[in-house]
Amino acid sequence: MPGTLQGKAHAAQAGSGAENLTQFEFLALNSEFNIADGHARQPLTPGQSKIVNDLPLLFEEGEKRPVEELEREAHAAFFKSLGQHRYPTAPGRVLSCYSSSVAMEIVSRALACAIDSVALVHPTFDNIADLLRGNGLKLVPLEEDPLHGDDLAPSLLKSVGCVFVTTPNNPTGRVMSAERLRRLAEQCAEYGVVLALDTSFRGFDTRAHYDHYEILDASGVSWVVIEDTGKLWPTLDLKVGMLVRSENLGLPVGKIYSDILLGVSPLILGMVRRFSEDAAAGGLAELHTFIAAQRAVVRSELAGLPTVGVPDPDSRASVERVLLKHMTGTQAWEALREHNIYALPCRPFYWADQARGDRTLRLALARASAPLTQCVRTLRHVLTPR
Ligand code: EGV
Repeated sequence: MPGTLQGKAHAAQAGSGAENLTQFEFLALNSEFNIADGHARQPLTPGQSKIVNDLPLLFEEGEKRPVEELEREAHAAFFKSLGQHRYPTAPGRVLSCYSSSVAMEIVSRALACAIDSVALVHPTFDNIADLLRGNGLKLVPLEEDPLHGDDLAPSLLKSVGCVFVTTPNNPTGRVMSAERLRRLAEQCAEYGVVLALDTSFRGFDTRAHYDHYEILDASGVSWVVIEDTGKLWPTLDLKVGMLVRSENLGLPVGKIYSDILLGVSPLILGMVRRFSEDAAAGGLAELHTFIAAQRAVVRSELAGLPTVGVPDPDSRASVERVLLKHMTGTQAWEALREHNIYALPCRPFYWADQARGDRTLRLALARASAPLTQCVRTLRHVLTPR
């Protein structure tokens, strides 16, 4: 079972010693063929290089201007770049964190003060499940098809205190539509269940650029949303995770936030403002074109192989799953590692039933084009039946 010692031993796959997805990503960090983590590692665009050249100015601004102003401008520019034109501005409604996982830990601790169990989308990145469970919450898996389909069962909504959805989901790229979010929010409101969203991959998919907060507020639900700049721009992991909450949330997120941090660096806030402005002025469209081209390389290089499939044909996220028909993701991971290539085996994404992740491998697309192409050519070799 996941979470038990036995489960951890089982999760430490392929003699890798890795107990979760992040430990697999850690093993990849020093390879020139790291296609494991979902962080942005592609080359800077000319517009982004200009911002990096201005870093001394941003530092000076960070020294001189009030952090409250820098923070307000960063939030405004970021939300605007995502089509999220209305967003909370009242104090404490948007909490800037070092990363979205820090925001996730704060949300988990806050939920644990009030509720016992959470219905969590399945599959999703395993640290969401681990942070919730680490704070003592019981988890109920919520499969993508029913989640995106009809109303949720009243029996489920009566049995949990929170519904937690990653949209676009990681690794599948599946996006919750505005209509579906509206109905889900109404149901959560009706049953007094908190609705929590992780929208870290939102920047990649214009289908997720609708006004989430308006829909959530209109339903009357208690909500939290975790937004993230971390997946979008190659800023060497200088990023902000934002914990956004409804006025009626009634959970001690402000207190828990202050237990963990005072605030994020004004230098990073200034960078987020500038990168967001660049995104809104064409950088985001450029990123979408880039990721689509990277995805096309993966699909065309693997095309025609009888041993592979495309499990997420509609995904626009900066990660791409490959379905393997004649070996496991863990076996493919091992074979690639022989070539110093590090991808991500998908078992741990299925946090409630790892066996269901056996046949998929995740590749990161936010990388320089030439090494990614080399990785995929080697993957084709590995997956060619002999
Ligand atoms: C992805 C890394 C954490 C996470 C990577 C990720 N793990 N924070 N424990 O940022 O998809 O590779 O989300």
